[in-house]
Amino acid sequence: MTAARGRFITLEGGEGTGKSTQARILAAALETRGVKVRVTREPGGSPLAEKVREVLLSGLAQPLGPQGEAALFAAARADHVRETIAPALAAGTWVICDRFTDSTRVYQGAVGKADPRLLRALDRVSVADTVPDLTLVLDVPPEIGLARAAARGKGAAADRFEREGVEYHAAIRAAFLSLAEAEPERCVVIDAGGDVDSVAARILSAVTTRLPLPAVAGAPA
Ligand code: T5A
Repeated sequence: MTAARGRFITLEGGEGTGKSTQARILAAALETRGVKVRVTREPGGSPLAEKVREVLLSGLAQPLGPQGEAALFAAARADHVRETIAPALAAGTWVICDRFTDSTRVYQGAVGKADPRLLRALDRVSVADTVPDLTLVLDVPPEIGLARAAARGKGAAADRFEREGVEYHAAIRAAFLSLAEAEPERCVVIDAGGDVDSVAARILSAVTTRLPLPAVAGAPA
């Protein structure tokens, strides 16, 4: 018997909103409920895409402009989908991905002004039908997110995107909110302010409301 396709959940939002932290916590919560989970991230998530990540976050590709960077993000994404995400979903594993194509729409599209026709064409090639079942948009004011990211990376150099100013990150936040408003059937905005546990509770509630969990004997409801 073939396994039912797994569910595909993406976490989106600005820097330091807590996506990586919450991806791990959500995975653990789902696993205690009997769900097999794979956590992954973008850019990256497959050996080749992790190499492209280094190029993108170092700023080496910045002279290519938002369209060139979008093409690189999409190339990495195509490999990530083919090598990691699609096989896991096909095996019935749920995939939690820290950033996905909405990040390209926001960073390179809404804010970078890359041609939306180009982004749609890149999506057709890199994402095709591997569309998220649920996208959680983690939302905090950029000052808070950047302070969290800086506190975590003490001593390490900021990456190419973290080096942008607060106004840039305010535009990123607004673009994520407007994207979520435009696609309410797929997206839920999560207030990511407050402590880690409170945010985790909001996320678990959104996930279990939107996506029925497979019934597993003995698992907590
Ligand atoms: N990008 C990416 C594009 O431009 N286009 C694309 O298509 C894609 C896919 C990726 C960069 O690439 C850009 C966007 C990004 O700029 P990244 O390093 O993966 O680079 O960047 P982020 O995803 O932003 O990663 P961050 O680590 O900065 O943010 P997270 O994952 O949201 O935050 P997290 O969980 O690492 O937490 C940061 C710190 O805050 C603490 C954590 O312990 C950690 O120290 N924290 C909290 N502190 C207090 N209260 C809470 N509720 C907290 N939650 C977490």
